[in-house]
Amino acid sequence: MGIISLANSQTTGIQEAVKPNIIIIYADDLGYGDLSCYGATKISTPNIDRLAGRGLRFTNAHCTSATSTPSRYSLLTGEYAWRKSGTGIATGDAPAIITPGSTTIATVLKKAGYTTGVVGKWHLGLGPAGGADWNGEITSGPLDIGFDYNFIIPATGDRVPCVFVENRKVVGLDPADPIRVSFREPILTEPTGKDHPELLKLHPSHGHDMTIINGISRIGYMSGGKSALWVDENIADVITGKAISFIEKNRDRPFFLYFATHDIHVPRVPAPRFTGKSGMGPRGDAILEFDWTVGEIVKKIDDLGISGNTIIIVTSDNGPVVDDGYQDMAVELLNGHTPAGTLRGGKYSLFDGGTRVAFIVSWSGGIRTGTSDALFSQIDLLASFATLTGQTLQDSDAPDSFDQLNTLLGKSKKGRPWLVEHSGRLSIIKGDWKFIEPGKGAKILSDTNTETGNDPAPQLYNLKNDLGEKNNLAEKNPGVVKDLTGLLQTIRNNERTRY
Ligand code: NG6
Ligand code: CA
Repeated sequence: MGIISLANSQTTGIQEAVKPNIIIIYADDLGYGDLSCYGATKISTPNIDRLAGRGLRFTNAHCTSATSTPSRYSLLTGEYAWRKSGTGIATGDAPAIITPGSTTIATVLKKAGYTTGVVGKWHLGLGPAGGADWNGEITSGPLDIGFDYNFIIPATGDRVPCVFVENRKVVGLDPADPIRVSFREPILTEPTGKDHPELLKLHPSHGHDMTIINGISRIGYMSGGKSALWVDENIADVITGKAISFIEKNRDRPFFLYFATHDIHVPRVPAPRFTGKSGMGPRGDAILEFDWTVGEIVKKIDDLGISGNTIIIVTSDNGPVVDDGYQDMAVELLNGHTPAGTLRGGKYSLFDGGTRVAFIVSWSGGIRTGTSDALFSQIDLLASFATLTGQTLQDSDAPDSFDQLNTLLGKSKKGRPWLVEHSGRLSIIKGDWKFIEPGKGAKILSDTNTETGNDPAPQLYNLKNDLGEKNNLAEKNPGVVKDLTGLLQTIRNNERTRY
């Protein structure tokens, strides 16, 4: 308990609330080593590098989980996803995972007078138990947890339904051609990648062999909705356009935009203008497309003259994966590039490659620029924004979100006292130590070739001189193992960690 009580608000005394616009650009599967400002040499990301150059670049910032749904859940609610069942990687027909009426970043900022919007990948379920009504009103969505506007990919680019949802409706749906979605039985009228590989322009390497949409077989089965189907090559252009319209429309009032890109998740099918440009195949080209996206948003903010009044955050939902299920030559064309940088593991992993992510904050005039090595978690954005905008949280709100506003703005180097990472099981960082709970499970996922961090023995690494988590010091430091095991147990047993 002693350690947990260190989690008190970072900001003391009376602070005047300011209301800058807030934009979170949330990449999908972008690795710690995928950006040139984080040391990549085989690929160049000039727009993001420029943003980092005028902002604050974190070296020890983390998403909460090594996959999408739980990280997004924690980011929006300020609660560890592993506290709640049903927060694993969501199917395309999952019902809403965040209960309507819950406190989220969007509800907090809305109370502070912001106009709130989400554009891009949702992956947090839609609709009541039983799932969304794709052909009617889609209830229990972003509009029910604090967002004023949404234009979303319901789940992921590789899961059906392959349509956009704007507010409560599928965009461009012809009522005469209703959508059917199934994640259990095949819908026999539609060809699958499994039975008709000759129809594919992009072949799966594992999984992804169900309904074919635009020559790409997906996870899940779908029929109908032909006029509403997205075109993969256009996704970045479409959602960037929607994000920009939202910014333009709300330029004169405080706004919050959660802009979650499809890049660089599979299937990696960027716009033709990026094809072949990275020399690393579609994965590298998708990084260039992501960099372009960030550049467009920053340019719009600059052109509107609101950069002094706008916080822009660029980060990712989890670490990198190279082969995530399609034969897109990502492995073959890697060309010596290391997507996780010097970190071990990646997406799906308890090693730091799973959750230590690029995290850049910019706010002209509002932050101390440079780099920060402070330990920071995306879960803290909610409480930090609450402080920034003068909102008070109830005890039950955002139970694991700490006010780290001063860390976020570069005014403090202190950071969190500890940080939990999650992929099936938990690991924890405290000071220089990183402890991974012992547990069963494959050490390497053969499909994606990921080192998971699973080990029946406890693992303890000293990140200060062993960032690559190679040298297990657990046997030599039983006292540290005991302390961190106990701390994880306390964190788990309590319903909240913010006091
Ligand atoms: C996995 C998919 C993977 C990806 C992941 C979710 C297979 C074989 N693999 O189950 O391709 O979709 O789920 O990624 O289907 S995430 O970034 O949205 O969490
Ligand atoms: Ca992801």
